[in-house]
This record gives sequence, structure tokens and C-alpha cells, in this order.
Amino acid sequence: MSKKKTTPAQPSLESWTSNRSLINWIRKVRELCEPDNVWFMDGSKEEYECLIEKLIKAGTLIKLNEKLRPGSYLARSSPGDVARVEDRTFICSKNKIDAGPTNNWKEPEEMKKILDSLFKGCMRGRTMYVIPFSMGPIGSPIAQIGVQITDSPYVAVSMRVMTRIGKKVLDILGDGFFVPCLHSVGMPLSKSQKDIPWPCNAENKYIVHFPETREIWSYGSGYGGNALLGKKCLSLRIASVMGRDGGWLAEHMLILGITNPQGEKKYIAAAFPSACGKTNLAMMTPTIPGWKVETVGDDIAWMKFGKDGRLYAINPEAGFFGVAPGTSLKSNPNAMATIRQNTIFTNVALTDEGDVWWEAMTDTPPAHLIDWQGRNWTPDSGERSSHPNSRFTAPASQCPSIDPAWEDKAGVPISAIIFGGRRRDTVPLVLEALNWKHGTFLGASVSSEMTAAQEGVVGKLRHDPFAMLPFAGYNMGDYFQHWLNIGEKSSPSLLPKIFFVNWFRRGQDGSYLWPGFGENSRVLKWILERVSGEGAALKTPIGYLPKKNALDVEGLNITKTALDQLLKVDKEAWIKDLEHLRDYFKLFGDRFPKTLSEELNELERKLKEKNTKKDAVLKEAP
Ligand code: SAT
Ligand code: MN
Repeated sequence: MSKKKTTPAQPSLESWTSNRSLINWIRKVRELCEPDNVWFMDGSKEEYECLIEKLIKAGTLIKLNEKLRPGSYLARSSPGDVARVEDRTFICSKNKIDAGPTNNWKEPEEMKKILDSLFKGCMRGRTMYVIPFSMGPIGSPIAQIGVQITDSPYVAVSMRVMTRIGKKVLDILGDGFFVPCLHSVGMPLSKSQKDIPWPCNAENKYIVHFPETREIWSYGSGYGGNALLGKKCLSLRIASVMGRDGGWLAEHMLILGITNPQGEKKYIAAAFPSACGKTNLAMMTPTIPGWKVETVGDDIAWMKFGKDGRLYAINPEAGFFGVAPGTSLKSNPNAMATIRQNTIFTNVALTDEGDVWWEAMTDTPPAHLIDWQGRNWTPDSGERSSHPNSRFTAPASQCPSIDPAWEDKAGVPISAIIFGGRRRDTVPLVLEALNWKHGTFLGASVSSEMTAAQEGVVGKLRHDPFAMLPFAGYNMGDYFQHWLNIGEKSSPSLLPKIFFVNWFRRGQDGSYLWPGFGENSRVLKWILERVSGEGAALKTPIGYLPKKNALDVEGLNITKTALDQLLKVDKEAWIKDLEHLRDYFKLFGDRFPKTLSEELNELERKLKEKNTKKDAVLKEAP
């Protein structure tokens, strides 16, 4: 190991920043949380290495084999701290109705009292890290600045990978506004206690957002989405409220650039619920010759109108926090290359050579592993070696498919927006919305079969409008209205076209009808052709569908029957779906936009029309 790195000397608060509200907030937090030390993070490599060394000493990180996985580490969390905790996540708006029926709510003052007593002395025996961070390229007009205070060095190093941190952010901040993000693992240390590898509070977690004052308080968890507060907390829950107030969008979307053989490039944003392959799509290797996909982001998109009336998107993050299991050279070679080095793995298995492994990483599992809970594992253990929600944390810059414009301050112009879910029936492979309103309706109608990544019954349908159900920081009825309002802000020819996809439709025997992965480029090709006004389509009650032969299936081993099924408009199934949807939308009461009720009624009327042909195809699209 390299020579011992000592904790860098810390500046005084006033010499570190002149931002008055930042100074006042840090003083207040220090008084409340009573940390032993304060560490102002500068974002340097030296600082990162110093923290890593501290984490290794505490037993939080295990250094992986330098030859096999340079600069990389493994963390094992407490088994009670492995995922986001939706039932402990709160939106504390002044009025309950403004949090809406899909969020937990508590009156802000009441919540502040609870938090004040929890945070009182919570950092005793620990160091408090102060991390200025930028969500989005530093200085971008679409970016936002936050400052996270945390007592977790694991969170501190992860923030350096996932966001842009340190001095350069403070310089841009000046006297300006920042989102204060306070985090504690909720486990103070007494003088006699030794460091605990993964401190957390398994019984008492609070992930709390105050949308009106733009504040975040998180207690008791060290896990990604609960603790890296720039991610879901700021970039989705708080930013969705900022976007509502400021006329822009904060969405749970990947962003990719796609180039055709003629060299024409367009950008697409796409929203899918968890475990529907967002990272895979963002990093896809197209199977059709001459096409190229490049990655701007895999999880979150912020979109603002440019002067030209088009929507421009940035990825607010600087790293990938991806699900490890299922990631392989076959499913996502770009992700595998991204995590070759400088990666922090959490809750995956450790090989005898000091490398990592997880389910489906290779066809044949190693003969022996240490599993995510530190126990011996062999292929016939009968248990998983890595947690189903185990993760990699890696810099986006290491991704071979990273888009040259991924750090462009102006963002990239979005030509198409895709919604999708995991549906074994009803929803065809691809369809295009008739217009923005109809597209908003489709976004609101997203539902997806649950996977092992969520609590609940695997395979059961769960409504997840816009894939934002756990992430909208305000009443989702108002959120739908905000989408409708955005559609009024520009002309239809400048707005992105909206599409709906379903890679997961199954045949009668239960097998997938569509091969997915790189073959999805065939669907993206049709989408791009529609955007440039070339793709052939049929107008159906549910939207535009690819006309026969319009989908490029050259060289693809797919039967005509499978293709017919994939592009079938199953009227009966849609009518049933609409009944459920109507019921679900009642949840939002009078906050549910009338326009969307009208869309639903109109669609139902068209589907029930007697004289439509059996397959519901009406006429050729423009
Ligand atoms: O919420 S996390 O960011 O930790 C992971 C996810 O669910 O997307
Ligand atoms: Mn996500």
C-alpha cells in the first residue's frame, strides 16, 4: 500500500466560503449534529484516496485485485440497508394535497421536530463531510447546485463519482442558491466504540423532502438512492418541483444519441420503470449495420426549452449507479468496459482472485465465492451470491459509448421521447402518439410487471406513470398537467415526438416475442424515420404503428406470426386496460387533468367503434 495519507488540514468556514446562507446552515448543522470534525471537500484525487484509505481501515471497503480491477473496491452493506425505502420517503409540502395521493406526507413543522430530535448529536464520534456539488455540467444554465453534509465517508466518495464536487462548484455558487442536503447514517459512535463497517439505522429511516423550501433531510441509510442526495432526492423529487415552477422537466429518463449510416444524429430520451433495461438501452450496441448509439445518461434527464423552441436535455449526473446482476459482455459490453476500473461495487460477490462476480456475469459461475454477506458460496449453495439490487458506481467518462456532447452545457436537442414498461400482452412493440396530449396520456398510463427489484409479487402489474411514481416531488395529478402545459409552450413541429415501446411482449407459450438488447435498434430506426417524416405508419385508435415492412427486420430470425403479434392492436385487451386505468386515475380526484380524461374517453370510444376492422387499423398515417 502507498504511504499513509493524512487527513488534509481544514480551512476555517469563513475562508472556505463567503456564501452567507451556506455559512449559517453549516453552523446550524454542526451545532445540531455535534460531529467530532468537519471536512470541507475539495474534490481532489488526493482527498478521494485519503477517504478510500479510511474506508478500508474501517472495514467498509475491500480493495479488489489491482491487476484484475484497478482502483476498485467492494462494499458490503448491512442486510437491512440494501435499497430505496419508499415507505420511509416523505414529501412534506405545507398542504397534504400538494404531495398528492402517491406520496407519504407529514406536516413540515411536525416533521422538522422529528428530524431535529433524530439529528441531535447524531454525528458524535464521526466526521462531518461538507460536499458542494453540481447536478449537471458546472456552469450549465440547466444545472443546479446542492451542498450535501454527510457523516458517511462511503457517501462522500460515491458523491465524487456520481456528481461534480468541490472547489470549482463553490466558485460558481458564489452568493447564489443551493439545495441544502443533510444526511446522517443515524448511528453515533461513543468514544470506546470502533468504526462499524456499514453504519445505518435499520429500524428508523427517514428520507424527507421539503419541496417549498427545497430542502432534503435523510436519516438512517447509507444506500445510494437514500443517501446520495443529488440523485433521486434532488434531481427528481426536488427538481420536479423546480421544473413545475420554472417551466422545465426533471424526468426519470435515459438520454442517448443515435446516428444513422448517412451520419445524421438525433437524441432520444426514454423513461422506463426499474429493471426494464434503461442502462442497457442507453449503452446499446446496434445490430443493424452502420448505426451507432452513444450515451448521454442512463437514469435522469433535465430538459429545458432553448431559444429555438426545442427541448434541450442534460444528464445531471456524472456517473452510473447501475444494477450489477444481469450485466455481462453479452447484455451490455459498454457497461462491462465502464466498470473495468475505478469502480465501487456494493453487495456483489468476491472471487478467490480478488475480483467481483454476480449472477449472469458469466455463463459458468466460479467454483467458490464470498457472497455479499461475507459467507462462503459455491454454485450448489442454492442462494444468490450477490444481492439482486447490488450495484456498481463508476464514472460516466469511462464509458466507451459516452457521447461527445454529454457534458455540453447547453444540453442536447431531444427529437423523441419514449415511454415503456414490461408488459407480457396488450402493448405492442412500438407505437407513436398522435400528438403531445395523447403522448402525455400514454406517459400517464405506464404500468409495468414487477420484478425482483421491487417489493411485492413478481409479475403483478403496477401503475408507474412516466416511471416517476416514487420520484415526483408533488401531486402527480399536477405533474400530468405540467406535462400538458409544456406541450403548449412550443409548436408541435419543434416538440419531441412521443413514442411507447414494449420489448417484453410474450407469445402463447410464454416466451419473449422480441429479442431485445441490440435488436432494439430496429425500433429506434423506425422512430427516427418517423421523426424525419419518412417512416411508414398506420393510424390506429391507440396511435401510429409501423406499417407492414416499415420495421427493418432484415437478417433477424423472427417469424411472421411473431411480428404480427408484436404489432397487433388487441382491442379487447386495451378496453380492459382502460377500465383499470380509469379506476386508477380516480385516485387523483380533481387534480386529474380533464384533458386526460377526455383522451381516455376518446380512445375508448374509438376502440369500441363497431365499424373498425378487426385489427383496428383505420387508415394510413400522414
Ligand atoms: O434509487 S437508486 O438511485 O438507488 C436506484 C434506483 O432505484 O434507480
Ligand atoms: Mn432510476
